[in-house]
Amino acid sequence: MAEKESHIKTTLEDTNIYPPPEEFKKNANINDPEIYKYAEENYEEFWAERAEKLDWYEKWDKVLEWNPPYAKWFVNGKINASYNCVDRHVENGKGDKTALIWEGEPTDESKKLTFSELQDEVSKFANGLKELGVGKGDIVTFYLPMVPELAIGLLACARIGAPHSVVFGGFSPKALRDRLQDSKSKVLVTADGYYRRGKKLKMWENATDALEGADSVEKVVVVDRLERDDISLEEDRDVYYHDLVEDKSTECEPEKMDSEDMLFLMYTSGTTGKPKGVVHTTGGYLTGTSTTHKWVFDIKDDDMYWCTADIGWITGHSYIVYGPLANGATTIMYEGSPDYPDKDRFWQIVEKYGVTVLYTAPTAIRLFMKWGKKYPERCDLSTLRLLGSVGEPINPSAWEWYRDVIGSGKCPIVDTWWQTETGMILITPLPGLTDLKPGSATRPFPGLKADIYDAGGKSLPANQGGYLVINRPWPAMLRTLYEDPERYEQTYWSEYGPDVYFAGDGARVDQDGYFWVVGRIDDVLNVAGHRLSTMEMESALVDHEAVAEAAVVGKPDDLKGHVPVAYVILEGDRKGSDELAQELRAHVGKIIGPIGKPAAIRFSEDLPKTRSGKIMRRILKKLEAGEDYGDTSTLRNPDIVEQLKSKLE
Ligand code: 7RM
Repeated sequence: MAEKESHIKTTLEDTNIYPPPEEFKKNANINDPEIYKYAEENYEEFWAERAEKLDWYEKWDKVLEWNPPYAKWFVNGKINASYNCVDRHVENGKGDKTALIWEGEPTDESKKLTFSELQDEVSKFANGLKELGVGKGDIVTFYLPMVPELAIGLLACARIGAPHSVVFGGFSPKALRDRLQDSKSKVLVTADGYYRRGKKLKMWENATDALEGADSVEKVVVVDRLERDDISLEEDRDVYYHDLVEDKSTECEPEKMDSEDMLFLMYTSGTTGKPKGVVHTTGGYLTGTSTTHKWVFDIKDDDMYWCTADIGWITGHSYIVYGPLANGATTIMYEGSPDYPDKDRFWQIVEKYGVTVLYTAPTAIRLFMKWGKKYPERCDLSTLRLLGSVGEPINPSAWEWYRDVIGSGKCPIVDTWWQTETGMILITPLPGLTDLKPGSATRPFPGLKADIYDAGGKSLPANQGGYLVINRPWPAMLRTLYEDPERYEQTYWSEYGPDVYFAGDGARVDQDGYFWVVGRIDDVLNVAGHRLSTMEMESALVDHEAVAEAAVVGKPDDLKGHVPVAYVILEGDRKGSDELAQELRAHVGKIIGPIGKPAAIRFSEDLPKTRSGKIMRRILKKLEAGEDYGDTSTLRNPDIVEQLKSKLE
């Protein structure tokens, strides 16, 4: 294990500070601290200069039009995201450079596509989509595993101006159906199945189930990942991907899109059961993701960049597909599980491709820590030069392990805070500039302003916990919620007025201006980096005939950050049993998807409630965390808390 660079203690945190290594700093894309001052004082010019790195058909007349809470970036600019991620690199002589590396879960399956090959594949699929009747403005839903066709599909949609809506492949038929209906998608792209831990998992069955009642869907494209012969297609509706693209031309003129045309829709969990359709547009999103990708990950032309997220989440959209490809970088995608065929698979992939920049999640890092360092130590990880973290707060011990064991003590770690809604990384170190403190996402990206407010909207002094807000619009910000502007205004811009973005996270800023994000303050759970709505789980539970009432809260978990725990009151004189608990877990899994399954079901006669009948989830949460639950005198039934507590012990 390498020596740590310094052991300076801060006053409040028992934490080391890691300045950028000199070598790294010298060669970093960004190593002049003046950038912060420049961006702050020349905010619009700063972003205009960044946007100029992209290729536009027509330049914008105005950088930013801000009518809080509605923003337009690069007003009247004309651009195509697919052209910028693919064609322009071919035209600039990089046609033979590897754009996309796909690693299948079976160790003998992988694919490499150069930018020229990617251009051909994207154009063919785009022409196929056109043949199916997809035109500008038609929403295409993707329900796919991590196969190359997913990345190709997003770019094909972007090419013809059809916004995509990707639904994570682990979601249930119901979740998919809800999203198909809400977005009124004409076309669904799915697969027969995929590999997970060496097993062939079915996907087509879920997709066809979801299609029952999803009446807007006219055509279904099926990727035959598993070459199954036991599925039957509906002749008028369904077509195999390979049949669709087979005879298509490799030429497809990209649509000239307005900067503010919708690039994609991404559904995310909110405080109420109904998922929110987050709308991202073209010019600003591409400017924001390409800039942050290049600066935060210090991307150079010869980097081998691997983000381990699934493209079904925003991290995959911004930092597997759009950011890296807009920068002409080589991006890697992996289909499977980190423990197949063995617990060293990630490190085998790092060695196989000579990965230089790795971006993953704390939940994965904690799992690797538990498995032990013998797995990474088997592999050559010497190519790694920078490590990233995203999805939830990273505990300092996992941070140090990541740095020492994976990064052999020499790689800076960029802990990046952002959200589906922000589209791009907002709070982050710049690895050639920022002194790191394990567990802190450090500072807002140049030009941005973030703050911590109390409930009344007062900016809090250092080291006081409050609500995280963003005080300036940024290019990749969400523009609205799909067909629901009221909910957009109410969720993000009503807490403190229409020009303060309310992130929904609790945080504090320390004496050095470093941000420490604690986690969600609403009814959203962060389970292993996945955002789940407790309300959705509760409605899944009460949907079961045995359940009268349910409350779901997060219980702290060493590996996953939090796991959902369900308190359940049964109908009539029903009695709880292990069998019923299993049945309820499976039921929630079926409605939401396996990641939504409660870790435990706690049957109870009653739940702590206010006099007006509201379940006090706060108290249940404290019970689960083993913390003091405070005053219960305002409850209608204070005794229940002691009873529940004694059952837990
Ligand atoms: C990118 C992503 C967003 C929520 C966000 C936070 C939490 C994400 C960090 C983090 C602490 C981080 N999008 N979160 N990154 N918390 N430090 N570096 O995860 O929409 O799925 O989730 O995730 O609570 O609000 S997301």
